[in-house]
This record gives sequence, C-alpha cells and structure tokens, in this order.
Amino acid sequence: MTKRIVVLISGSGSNLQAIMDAIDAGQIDGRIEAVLSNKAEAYGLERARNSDIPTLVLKHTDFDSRESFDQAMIKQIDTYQPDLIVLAGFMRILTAEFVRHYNGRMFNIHPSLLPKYKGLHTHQRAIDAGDKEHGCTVHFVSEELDGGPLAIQGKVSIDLEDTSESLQQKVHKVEHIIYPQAVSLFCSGRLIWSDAGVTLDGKAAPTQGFQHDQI
Ligand code: NHR
Ligand code: GAR
Repeated sequence: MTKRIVVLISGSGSNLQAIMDAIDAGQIDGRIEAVLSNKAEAYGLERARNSDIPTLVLKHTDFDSRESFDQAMIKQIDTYQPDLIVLAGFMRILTAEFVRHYNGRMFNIHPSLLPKYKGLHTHQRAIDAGDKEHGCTVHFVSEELDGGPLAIQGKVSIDLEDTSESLQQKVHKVEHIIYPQAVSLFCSGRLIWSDAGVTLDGKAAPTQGFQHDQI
C-alpha cells in the first residue's frame, strides 16, 4: 500500500524537493499528502504548490505555548492520516506529546555524523574540532533532541580549504541522496524502528546507522 507522508519544513525545502523528485521517479512507494510550515515565507511551500501538494501554515508565534502549537499541528496533520512524518529542515523543537503521537513513524535529517554535534552550527563545529570527516544522519525522532535511533548516515571529507559554507554544500548533496533513500526503505516496510531497535530487512542497525553506500 502506498504510504501517506506529511512533510514539516521551516525553510528552503531542498530535501522536500529531493523526496518529491524521487516519488516522481517511481523510487518511493509513497505520496506527500501535505507540507506544513511554521513560517509563511518558507520557499518549500512554493515547491509544494508547484507540485499541487496541499500546504498548511501554522505560525508558532500565534500560539502561547509549545504544547498548544503542537496540539494544533497534530489536529491539522491527522486529517491526512499519515503513515510517516518527515522533518525536513523543521526548526521547532517538538514536545514529548507530539513525538509520542507519531512514535516510530517520524524521521529527521540532521547535518552531522550523530551522535556527534547535536544542535545547531554543526559544520563550523566539525571544522573547529579539526575533524577529517563530516556528514548527515537520518534518524527516527524521539523525545531527546537529535537523540533518536540512527537509521542512515552519509559521510563527506573535510578538506583544508573547506569553510562552513562549502562544507554545508557538500553535506546537502549527500542529504539529497540519503533522505529519499530512507523514506523509500520505510515506505517499502524494510526500515523499521520497533522494540527490537532499528532494523533493515530484519538486520539490526549499527549504532551509527547504516552507511548509505553499503545498502
Ligand atoms: N523535536 C524532538 N522532540 N526531537 C528531535 O530529535 C527533534 C525535534 C525537533 C526538531 C530537528 C533538529 C535538528 O536536526 C528536530 C529534531 C531545531 C532546534 C532548535 O533549537 C534544534 C534541533 C533541531 C531543530 N530550535 C529552536 C527552538 O526553540 C528554534 C531555532 C530557530 O527557530 O531557528 O525550537 O537539528
Ligand atoms: C538541512 O541541511 C538539514 O540538515 C538542516 O536544515 C537544512 C534544511 O535544508 N536541518 C537542521 O539544521 C535542523 N536543525 P532544506 O530546507 O533545503 O531541506
């Protein structure tokens, strides 16, 4: 059965675009039912409209608590009966209640080789630490910020001449490969987070997640 997907964004939505493109190319047995943004000016909304995907804007500034914002999101999102929630550059921390509501069926992509560099400014932090490699990770979302179990990871090398901007560009290219890949594997029922942890075809994920080029 084709899976129903709702994507949450705050900005440019290039990862949303990569997932839309993979769906159009027949690589994902899924359909984006709606795109929700907490910012009315997010360019990703334009991308969704260009593909005739319904859009929703809920401004977090219109709510007086995280709880009431998240409740309003749940109410809107659930009208689409999603099988999977995809955070694609969504920049609001989610309450435990929201996370529990979509437990085991929500992904985030984070621009670091988790568990390294949770939080923000990951590219500069990797450079400052003198790391030789960096990358991005798709993980299932848990109540712990950037702390849910890792699913798929992609690496890039850090070269001497790299700046935070150049590194961000390199990482973005890999994000656009591994996010559609993770969504595809979830939609085909191969990638699962259950009591047994994260498994791919029944095989337990390494702590760092599966390396994308080894799948
Ligand atoms: N929520 C939960 N419960 N767990 C996660 O793992 C989450 C999450 C919400 C978002 C994405 C995450 C990232 O990949 C994500 C993972 C925003 C912040 C943040 O500090 C931190 C991590 C992530 C996203 N947000 C500020 C806030 O007060 C606002 C910052 C802004 O608006 O620019 O919510 O890195
Ligand atoms: C991506 O690089 C993603 O890893 C990062 O935001 C960018 C969104 O790009 N996510 C976070 O930093 C979450 N805190 P996009 O809007 O073009 O997909």
